[in-house]
Amino acid sequence: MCHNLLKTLNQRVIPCYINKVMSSRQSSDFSKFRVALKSAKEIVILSGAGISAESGIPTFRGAGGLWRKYQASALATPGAFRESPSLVWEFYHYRREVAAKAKPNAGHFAIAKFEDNHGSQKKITVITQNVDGLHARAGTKRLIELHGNLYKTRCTKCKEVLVNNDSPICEALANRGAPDSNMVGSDIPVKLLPHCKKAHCGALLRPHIVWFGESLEHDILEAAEHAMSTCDACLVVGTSSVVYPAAMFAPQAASRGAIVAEFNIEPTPATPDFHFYFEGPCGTTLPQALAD
Ligand code: BJW
Ligand code: ZN
Repeated sequence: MCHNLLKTLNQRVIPCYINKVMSSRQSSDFSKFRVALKSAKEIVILSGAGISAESGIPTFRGAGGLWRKYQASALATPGAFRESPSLVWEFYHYRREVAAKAKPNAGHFAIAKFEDNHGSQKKITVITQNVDGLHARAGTKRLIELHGNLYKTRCTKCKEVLVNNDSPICEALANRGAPDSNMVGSDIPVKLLPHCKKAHCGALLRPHIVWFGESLEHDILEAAEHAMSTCDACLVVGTSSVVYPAAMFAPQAASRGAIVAEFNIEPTPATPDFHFYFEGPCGTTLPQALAD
């Protein structure tokens, strides 16, 4: 067989064959999953925007991912903030207000209850890509917020990180941020946006959020990688599994032998890597999967 053909087979056919083998063994049997979960000592729940969809918070990819004419992913960048801090602050002000009014749903509560009931015998860690704070509000305690939090600010100069629940975060943002406005750009003078209150600093604040192209905080990433590398079961909930580094966590855990179950309304590129796949809104599937 010629070398190129072998190479193609290795790159395309063999992984595809492996995926098919895994898919053919893939289960969506809740009772089998609950048995597997009982014997697990360390469990990670990795969540994404889909878990908050049933609380009314739009996901990133798909219909809800637009704010005005902008893709959310285009505003979540350091370049967008440099170009127009006013526009990016309007976007985050809007999201802070939406998330503050939202309530945790049955999916968030099922996870918190599972930790309450089993957290003394098992190490249960929630790693979330979400910045909305809903896991904590549902009562989850061992929580790693991988991409930051809407209610934290960071000074662009002295780097101080502070919790900030003010609504609005500053007077100039009151009644701003409407998603359906036809406004192009944003015109709030920078000096009226949130600023550091530390004496001798006073610089512009930004949301304490990991934007595209930025590195995740070292200690947070290390804690997440440690939890992922020692868990024997992992639940991947409501994430499209396309944003790195989170996208590789669960496939890596599966490839070293951890039991991985995915909860989503539709398959993702990572679905064939996993042992269990539970299709449907996770506000319905999680309570079934995590029931005693
Ligand atoms: C339901 C449901 C229901 C709906 N029930 N399910 C390697 C290869 C290629 C690129 C890279 C790479 N490594 C790094 C990069 C660059 C980049 C990246 O990954 N790009 C990809 C898009 C290709 N990564 C980064 O820049 C990261 N930094 C980094 O790695 O630094 C080092 C480095 C930099 C550059 C190059 C190489 C190395 C930082 C990523 C930070 C992500 N930040 C964001 C925005 C900030 C937060 C905010 O403003 O809110 O975080 S992006 C956005 O995506 C947000 C999310 O946390 C994240 C993940 O999205 P998620 O949660 O999966 O949401 P969706 O909408 O995608 O999916 C929702 C899912 O729910 C869907 O599947 C639905 O079906 C499902 N669903 N309803 C169950 N009811
Ligand atoms: Zn400062």
